[in-house]
Amino acid sequence: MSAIHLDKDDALLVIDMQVDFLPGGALGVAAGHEVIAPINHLIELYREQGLPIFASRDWHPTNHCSFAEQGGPWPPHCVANTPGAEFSAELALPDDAVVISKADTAGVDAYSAFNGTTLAARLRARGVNRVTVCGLATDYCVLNTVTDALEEGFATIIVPEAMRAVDVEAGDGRRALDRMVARGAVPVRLGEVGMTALSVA
Ligand code: VGL
Ligand code: ZN
Repeated sequence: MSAIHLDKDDALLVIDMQVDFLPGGALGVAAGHEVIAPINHLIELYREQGLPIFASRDWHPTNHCSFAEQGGPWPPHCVANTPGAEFSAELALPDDAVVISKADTAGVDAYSAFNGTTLAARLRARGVNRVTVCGLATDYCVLNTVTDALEEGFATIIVPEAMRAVDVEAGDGRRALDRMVARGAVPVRLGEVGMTALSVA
């Protein structure tokens, strides 16, 4: 792992920090709540530098194809405009965070925050060249967002301490991290992000 110094073309991507993905939620990720404090720390670092923060959310219709009743793999979760789809109340998202809703069409699933959204265009419009990705879940939405970010040409940093996996099969999270790194994502420790004061214009 290597230290990174935030610059003016950096942005933070916070993936699916929603009530249903936290312990007690409809699709609760084990120890998912442990990433809230690390992510709040990242949010503070990017905010201090005036850097953009994007927050994705799973935003499903009631009859979404990923739900078991429709033959999908998951229990119903993150149904748009329900309490389970809200961001965790403990997440310190700034008011100007850009919210990206995804997988909001009944017939199409979208794990990646880039899939069917305006995220890439909005990042480019803000002059972003590098993204730092954190959130839930490592082996689904984080993995797919990271591989799409790299394919879209964004340099991509990942913070393993600020993500957790569903781990349907033991080791899925570990394998997802390996895949992200194999594709070119750069893993950093929380304490290595924004270590020095930077010249953000
Ligand atoms: C996710 C399973 C189903 C995720 C979303 O955010 O990783 N996982 N829908
Ligand atoms: Zn989903």
